[in-house]
Amino acid sequence: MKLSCQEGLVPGSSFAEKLKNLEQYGFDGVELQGGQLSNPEGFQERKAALADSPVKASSICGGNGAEIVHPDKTRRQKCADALKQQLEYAAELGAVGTITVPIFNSNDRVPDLSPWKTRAEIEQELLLSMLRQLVPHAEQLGVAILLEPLNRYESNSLPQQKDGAKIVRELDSKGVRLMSDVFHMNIEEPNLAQSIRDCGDTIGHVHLADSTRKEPGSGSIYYRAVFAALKEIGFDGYMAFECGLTGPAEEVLPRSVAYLRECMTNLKSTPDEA
Ligand code: LER
Ligand code: MN
Repeated sequence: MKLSCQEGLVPGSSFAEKLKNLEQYGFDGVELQGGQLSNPEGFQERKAALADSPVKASSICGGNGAEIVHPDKTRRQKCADALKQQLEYAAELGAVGTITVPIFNSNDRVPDLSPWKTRAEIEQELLLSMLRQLVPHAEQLGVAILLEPLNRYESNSLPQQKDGAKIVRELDSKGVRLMSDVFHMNIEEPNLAQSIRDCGDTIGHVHLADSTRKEPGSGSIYYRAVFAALKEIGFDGYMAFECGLTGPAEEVLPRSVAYLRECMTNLKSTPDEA
């Protein structure tokens, strides 16, 4: 299990400086901002700095529009095209893949056409058809679309891990994996460790935060059990910080890394385990 961090959380006046800081804080990887990669200078700056650093590109997040099931055909195709491009960036930079959610605030945007089809049915079928276009490309490149369930306040699409896992299993390809965000899970899953075990065959990437979406260690999520479940399923991918910080990054990030590494070496299933 490797720790990564979204580039926007890290201090540094250049990307190379951010990588130096991440290395010093104890991170293995960096999650790249998709929007920075579509600018050729931004891409080249990242590629050159990564070639010179032990910190690896873990993943890409953002910058694709995040509306692959938008009812407007032009908009969903634009998102699919952006994802296709990001898969190529991921392959070139050695990242696992690129993250997408089906759409934010889906109930305001995808129509309910019942009794023919409900909003959820339309969205699910459309998501499958759109991903079918992308998955062979991802497979060929050896990377993946990382499909992220979001909590109910951000989207109605895939609130729980099992909803995302169902799509991943139906597509039956290494070109699509589940992206499990512990913050969203803490709102939607009755038991974080159990949902990890239940979806273990599909998880390809993880987002880390604590219960109030600040850095791990600042809230009430029981990380020893989360890591115990991830170990049990044999997860060896990246887990990227996507959170706010309770203090200056240079103090908070290394402290949180140390806290997580300690949790990883002292796994427990429940807080009151002897
Ligand atoms: C949004 O809440 C989120 O978790 C992001 O990872 C979406 O890409
Ligand atoms: Mn996330």
